Amino acid sequence: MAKDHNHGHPNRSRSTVSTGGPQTPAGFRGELSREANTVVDASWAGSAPPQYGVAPRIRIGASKWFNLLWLLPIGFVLLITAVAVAKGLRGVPAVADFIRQYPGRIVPPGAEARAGFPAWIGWQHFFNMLLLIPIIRAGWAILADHPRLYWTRHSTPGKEWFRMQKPVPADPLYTAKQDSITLPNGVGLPGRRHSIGLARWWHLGMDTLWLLNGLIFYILIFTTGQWLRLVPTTWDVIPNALSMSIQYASLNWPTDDSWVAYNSLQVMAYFITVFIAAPLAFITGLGMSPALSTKFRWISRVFSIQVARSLHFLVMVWFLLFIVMHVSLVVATEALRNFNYMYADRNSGDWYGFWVFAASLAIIIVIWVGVTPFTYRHPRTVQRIGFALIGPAQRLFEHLDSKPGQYTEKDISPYMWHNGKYPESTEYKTLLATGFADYRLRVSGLVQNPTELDLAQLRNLAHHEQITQHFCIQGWSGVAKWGGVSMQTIIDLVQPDPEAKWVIFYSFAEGSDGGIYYDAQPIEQMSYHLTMLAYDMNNAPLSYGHGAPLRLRNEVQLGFKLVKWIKGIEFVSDFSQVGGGEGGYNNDHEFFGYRQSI
Ligand SMILES: Nc1nc2c(c(=O)[nH]1)N[C@H]1C(S)=C(S)[C@@H](COP(=O)(O)O)O[C@H]1N2
Ligand SMILES: [Mo]
Repeated sequence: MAKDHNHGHPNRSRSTVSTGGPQTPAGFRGELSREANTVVDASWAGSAPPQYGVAPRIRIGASKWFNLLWLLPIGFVLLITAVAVAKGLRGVPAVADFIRQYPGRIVPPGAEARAGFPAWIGWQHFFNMLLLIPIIRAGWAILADHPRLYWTRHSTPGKEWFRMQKPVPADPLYTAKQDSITLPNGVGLPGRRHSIGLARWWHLGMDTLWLLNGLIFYILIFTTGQWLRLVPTTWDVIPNALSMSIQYASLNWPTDDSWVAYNSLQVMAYFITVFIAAPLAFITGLGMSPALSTKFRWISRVFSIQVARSLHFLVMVWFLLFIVMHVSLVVATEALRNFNYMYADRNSGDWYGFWVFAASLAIIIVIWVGVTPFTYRHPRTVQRIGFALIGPAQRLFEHLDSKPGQYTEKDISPYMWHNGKYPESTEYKTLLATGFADYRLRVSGLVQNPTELDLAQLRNLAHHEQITQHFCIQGWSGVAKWGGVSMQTIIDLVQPDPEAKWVIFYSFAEGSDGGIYYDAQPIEQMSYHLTMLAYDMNNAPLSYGHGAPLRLRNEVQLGFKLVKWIKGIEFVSDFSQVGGGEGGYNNDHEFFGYRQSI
């Protein structure tokens, strides 16, 4: 590839640098791909071929793996056994007495007066269902991007408790991107290998609406007294729930009267779902944020990103089990009456509610089938709408400037995943072979003093060290000690102009679709305590794989923004003229976002 290095020379007049548009590429911008993808087609994400991983399995002991597909036959046998045992139990006089004493349903005071299901409950139930489907499907796509779960912040291969991928190969430069898997059409949203950027817009965007729906639900149930349906108010709910379990399992069910009050097993299931699982989904979701985890160290010391991610997964499993049981029982117990309750506020056994339900189901099926193709055809739209929904929260958490000192040497991870596309240019290979003797970091753009620094000069600047945790968007994490120069030192040196609002970091390496890798960072964050250029990692010069000779650390952000193999830094007023104009390589090509504090 022909490269004109003079374009990157800081002595060029500043006006050319700052006004460089598509026709007059300034500095390193000429090496960027101007393209921003508009569709997700065969060539997307570097044409990564599909890869399906393995059936989900969990680790037993040090290195035995239990294939979760076995739960299907085992669950079936357990179910049959439970039915047989329950039937036997009901013949035991003491059990029959117990069931008579605790028939299964407690009618709270005033329930008769509140009987029925107001229309708002029906609507919220519908929106809840509508939103949970993309949330769960996109959640699976996010999991598929790093198909392993851990209990510690060290994402050490072989130490995961769950995986749906083969063991990590021995290749020390194996990347997390290579590890990502495809989900079958109609399962993941969108499901293609490494489509996490789009999956996250769906997941986080719909989460925002789901939380809003939940908030309205909380407010309404507590202002109308409907909460008494869902919250147990006496310990008798426990023996009653046990009694109901025996009755259900024996397949000899009492006729329920949900119009007035739920039975105790329903109360327990709804209570756990509404007041434990849903808030836990929210809290564990936030537990994965780099900005929050780094700031609230007293929480994240124990409740690490990996504990949060694993619990987030288990909450999803609870929701799935709940949905399966709930739907089965709705259909198996006076289905028409149940449909009338929730979809028509009618205490009747006619077909009316069923048809309303059928219409809502038709909408959901159309959406289910349509969302993945829509996402591939209009990924930019998904990115924009997703950012409109979750962007305000992402912007808010970017203000969390954390102090160093969260971790000590003994927290350093034994294994740090590699990620991204390694540099292949002769320019870089020559520098690497000669120990970066001719390396120059070029700092240019809207600054008073454009500067070139070689490695010796960089090492002579005030030394900055931090032991911090890396959060990859794909879900893995690791703690490392970084040594180098604080970005504040560079700022002091080059003196940015007041118009400089964004700082572009350019890499020697190309991105997966051609053109060099780059990323834009807000200038305020360059003065944060934990924003630095690292030339050392864990007390040794940065390795080739981790970004030699220089990489960015900004601990408010996810890993993909932390450019490795840096060759240049440019201060600009805005990034719309840089590359594809979205604020970073992954944003141009894989629809990531430029504010990634969550
Ligand atoms: N130049 C360049 N920098 C990059 C990437 C890349 O592909 N190219 N990948 C990013 C991603 S996605 C992550 S998670 C981190 C990984 O850093 P590590 O390989 O040192 O762990 O580097 C980031 N920096
Ligand atoms: Mo990443």
